[in-house]
Amino acid sequence: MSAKRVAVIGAGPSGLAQLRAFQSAAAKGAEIPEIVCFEKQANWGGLWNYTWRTGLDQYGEPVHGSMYRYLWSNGPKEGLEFADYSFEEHFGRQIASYPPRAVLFDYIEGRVNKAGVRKWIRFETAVRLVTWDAERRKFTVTVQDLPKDHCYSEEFDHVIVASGHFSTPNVPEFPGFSGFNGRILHAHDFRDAREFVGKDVLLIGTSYSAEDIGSQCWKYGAKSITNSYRTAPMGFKWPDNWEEKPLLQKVDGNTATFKDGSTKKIDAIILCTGYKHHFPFLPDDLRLKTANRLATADLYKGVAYVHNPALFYIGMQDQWFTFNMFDAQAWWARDVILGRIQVPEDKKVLLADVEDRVAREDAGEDDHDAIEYQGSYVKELIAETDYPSFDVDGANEAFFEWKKHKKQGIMEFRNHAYKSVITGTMAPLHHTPWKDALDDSMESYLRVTVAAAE
Ligand code: FAD
Ligand code: NA7
Repeated sequence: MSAKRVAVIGAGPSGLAQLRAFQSAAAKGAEIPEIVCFEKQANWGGLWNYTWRTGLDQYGEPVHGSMYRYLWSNGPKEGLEFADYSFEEHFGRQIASYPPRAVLFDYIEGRVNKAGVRKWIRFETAVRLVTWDAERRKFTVTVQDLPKDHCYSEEFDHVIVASGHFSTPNVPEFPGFSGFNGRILHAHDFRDAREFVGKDVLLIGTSYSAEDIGSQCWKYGAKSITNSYRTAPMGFKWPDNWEEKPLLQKVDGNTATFKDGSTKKIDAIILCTGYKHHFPFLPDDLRLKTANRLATADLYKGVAYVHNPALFYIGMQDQWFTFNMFDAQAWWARDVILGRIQVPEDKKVLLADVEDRVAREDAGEDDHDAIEYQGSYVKELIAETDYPSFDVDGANEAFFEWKKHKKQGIMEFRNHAYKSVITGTMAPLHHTPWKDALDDSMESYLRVTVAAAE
C-alpha cells in the first residue's frame, strides 16, 4: 500500500464504483493508497438502500433516501449494466429489463461483496467538514460517528465526493399552501402510493419523479392524477383519469387554480420539483455549484474540481447513464490518483474543457442528442483507463428504444425487453405486465420468466 490516503464520501453506486476501481487495480498488482469511505447510513447502496424514514433519522440527520416502495427501474437495465459484472453473472441467468429497486440493490451489492471492499467503509459516519491546507497539500476531513456521538478528524491526500444529488429537495411554495386542506409533500418524502388510494392527486413537475410517482399512484388506485407543468406538458397518452394542466397558480381550501384559469378539487399535492446539489460539509473553496445538467460546472472531464484538482466529484451530472458512467468516472479518478493520468496544471486548460462540454451539451436539440452526448462522454473516459470497454452505442440504442416504447404506452413501456451490451443476450419478457404486478419483491420478480423476447 502506498503512503497516500484517499477519502471517499458516500457508499452509494458512485462511492462503491470508486472502491471497486481501486480494488480492481490492487487485484492486478498495483500499489494503491489507503482508502477510507465514510457513509452516514448503516448500509451501502445509497438511494437504493430503501428506508421508510422521512425527515430526520434516529440521529437527527436528514434522511438521504428519496426512493419509494414499488419503484421499478425507470430505464432499461441494459443501459446501466456494469461492464465488469453482468446481470447474468450475478443472477446466474438473464432477467427482465426493468427490475424493481430490491433487485437492483442486490445487483449493486453483489459486485462489491465479490470485491470484498466493505472493510473500507465506516458506516453511520457523517462527514461534517472538509478543509484544504494548500501549503501541506492535505485535506482534513472531520466526521461524526453517529452511534458513538463522537467527532474526529483525519488527513487525506485526496477527497472524492460521491454523496449524490437527488436527496436535498427543491421545494417551491405556491399561494394558499398554508391553508390547504390536505397533504403537501415533496417527492423526496413520498414512500407508498397506497397512501393515495381513492384520492385526487396533484403533481407539480414533468420529469422522472412526476411521471413515475403519478404512475405509481395511478397503478395502486388513486382516483385521479393531475400534473401541472411550468414549461411544457409531458405529452404521453395518459389513462382517462390523468390530465396535464399548466402551472398551478394558487390553492384555496381543496381547490387548485391553474394558469389557464381552470380549477380542480384535489386531496394531495406532491411537489416533483427536483433536487439541489447540496454539500453542507464543504466550504466555499471546495464546494461544487452547478445546475443539474449533463455538463456540470467546474469539473474537468466531469470529475476533477477545476479549483483544486486533488478533489474529485463522482456522479454529479444529470443522468441518462448511471452505474456504468459512475464506473467510468471512478476508474478515471483512480488513475489520476495513481499517477497514470495527468491533469493539466494550467487552470485555463481545465476551464476550457468545462466550457467546451457545456457548449457541446447546449448544441444538442433533444433527448436523442443528450443520450448520445452522455454516451460519448462515457466512451471518452473509458478509453483512458482499463475499465472494460463495452458497446456504448448499443446502450444508446436501448435508451432510444426505451424512449420509443414510452411514447407508445407510458403504462406499458416496462413490459419490453432489450439486449445486454455486456453479454449480448436478450432479456426475457417479464412474466406479468407492469400495471398488474403489485408485488415488487425480488422473489416475485425473479419467478421464472416465461418467454424469450424477439
Ligand atoms: P446516492 O445513491 O445518492 O448515494 C450517496 C451516498 O452518500 C448515500 O449513501 C448517502 O447516505 C451518502 N452521504 C451523503 N452525504 C453524506 C455525508 N455528509 N457523510 C457520509 N455519507 C454521506 N438511476 C437509475 O439508473 N435507474 C433508476 O431507475 C433510478 N431511479 C431513481 C429514482 C429516484 C427516486 C431517484 C431519486 C434517483 C433514481 N436514479 C435512478 C438515479 C440515482 O441517482 C442513481 O441510480 C444512483 O443512486 C446515484 O448514486 P450516487 O452514489 O451518486 O448517489
Ligand atoms: P428533475 O429531473 O430535476 O425535474 C424537476 C422538475 O420540476 C422539472 O419538470 C421542472 O420543470 C420542475 N420544477 C422545478 N421547479 C419548479 C417550480 N418552481 N415550479 C414548477 N415546476 C418546477 O427532478 P426529478 O425529481 O423528476 O428527477 C430526479 C431524478 O430522480 C432522476 O434522475 C430520476 O432518475 C429520479 P421545468 O421543466 O424546469 O419547467
